[in-house]
Amino acid sequence: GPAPEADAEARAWLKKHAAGFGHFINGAFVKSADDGHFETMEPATDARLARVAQGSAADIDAAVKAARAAQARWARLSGHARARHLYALARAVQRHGRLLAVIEALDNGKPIRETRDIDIPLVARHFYHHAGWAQLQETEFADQVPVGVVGQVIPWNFPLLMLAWKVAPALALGNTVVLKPAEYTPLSALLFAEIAADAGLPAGVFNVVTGDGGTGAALVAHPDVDKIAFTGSSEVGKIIREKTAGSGKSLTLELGGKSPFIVFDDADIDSAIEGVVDAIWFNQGQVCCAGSRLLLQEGIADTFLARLKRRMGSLRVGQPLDKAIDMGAIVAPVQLERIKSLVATGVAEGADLFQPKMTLPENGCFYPPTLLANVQSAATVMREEIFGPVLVAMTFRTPDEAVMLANNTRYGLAASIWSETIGLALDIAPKLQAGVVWINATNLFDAGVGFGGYRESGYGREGGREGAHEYLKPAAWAKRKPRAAA
Ligand code: TXE
Repeated sequence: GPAPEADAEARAWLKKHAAGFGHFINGAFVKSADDGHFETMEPATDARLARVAQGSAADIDAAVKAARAAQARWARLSGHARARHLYALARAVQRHGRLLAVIEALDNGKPIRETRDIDIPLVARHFYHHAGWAQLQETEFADQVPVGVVGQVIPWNFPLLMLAWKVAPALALGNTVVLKPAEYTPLSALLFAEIAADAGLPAGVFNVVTGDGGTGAALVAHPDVDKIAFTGSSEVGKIIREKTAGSGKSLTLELGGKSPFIVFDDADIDSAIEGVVDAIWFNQGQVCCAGSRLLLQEGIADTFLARLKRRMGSLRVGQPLDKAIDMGAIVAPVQLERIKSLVATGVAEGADLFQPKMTLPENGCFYPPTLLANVQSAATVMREEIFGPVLVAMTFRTPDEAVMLANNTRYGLAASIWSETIGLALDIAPKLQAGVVWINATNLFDAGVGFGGYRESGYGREGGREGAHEYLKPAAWAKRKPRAAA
């Protein structure tokens, strides 16, 4: 059917900014220095959604100056005073939850059921959680000081949630921020900036400069930024690592994944099938820790795949604002083309393709839930992150073989084990090289637990004590005078 009309509130907010969004610098929206702009689109309809400022090096410089000017004062606030600001942000996110959920669904294409029930509540949870670290800073991290001005570059798959993962700990521990959201999904960060200013966050503490990869590169290159925190592709992660090497900037990287989802013969099949649905079709598979490699023990492989195919046929793909859908749109045409081309490669390399019969919306970037079975471990689709609703499957015989296959990847972000023999699962878990291992579960996140990867999945942790620590440096560094050469 036709796309349901977006909420009046969301349309009114977009209309208020119909002339175009500026960057959010020093507490106000400002035009790009060179008046550059771009359009952000609604991937579910191909319609234009808003005009947004394209940031140049001059805009980055203005934002870094504002963040620098605000930092000392922000850091001097007591932990309690900073915590009060974080509580206020959390409550403001909850109060404007509906508007944020609709804007996020329109700009990204993801189902409103997910933005409403998952993204936005987790965003609030991150600010509540990190308010606690602000209060504990003086006792728990007595010999540490804030890093200073932090540049944060985030992706489009969870635009507001990735903002929260980065902004909440940075602010809690006395840093100020220049954030560069992804070019496909700049709107929720701009709305958040507006909401944060209304909630009393001091000017300059949180700044947003919108734009493409060039804008991100200008932020990474800026000499007065003390730390870069990046989530995105491994390719760009490598570039940022090279650019910051020797610059004195600290760096945390959260990159790609090709996470295994291991099902043993004795697993509860019904739960494991629902686990797969969540692991690879949540957010259209555009999840860094998606369980994208299904490893099935031989004894149940045929039954499992037959039942999985039936379940795939009942998934509904459609308009993000329709509450009855399970999957929305892929974020942008280039991502859709990338998915199609990787699936074609998989088929060319011998995989069995299954896609349930379904009618996709005529316009927009839609792709059906997809299974590639009998995939060889050396196949491209077994190695490359597809970042779409595409599951690749293969079989194993023994637990040792499962461990070997699971670890046979250049990534190491997450892993999921399914078995009714808890001793087996607990034996396997520590052998998996992954930042998080779930047992009979998948995609569980908590603001209190550090999240991050091994190998090419990046380094540094986000969330909890470890994540808080990434936004501090030893007080001695701040005091130490440069030493004369010996
Ligand atoms: O990512 P980019 P893209 C993977 C996924 C996806 C692929 C391409 O496989 O298919 O990457 O997505 C900014 N200096 N992931 O091209 O380019 C960019 O503007 C500084 C997995 O969208 O890495 C955006 O804000 N910044 C991932 C952010 O980097 C630069 C999530 C991420 O975009 C820059 C996203 C540069 N030189 C993609 N170039 C995950 N694991 O969560 C780009 N950017």
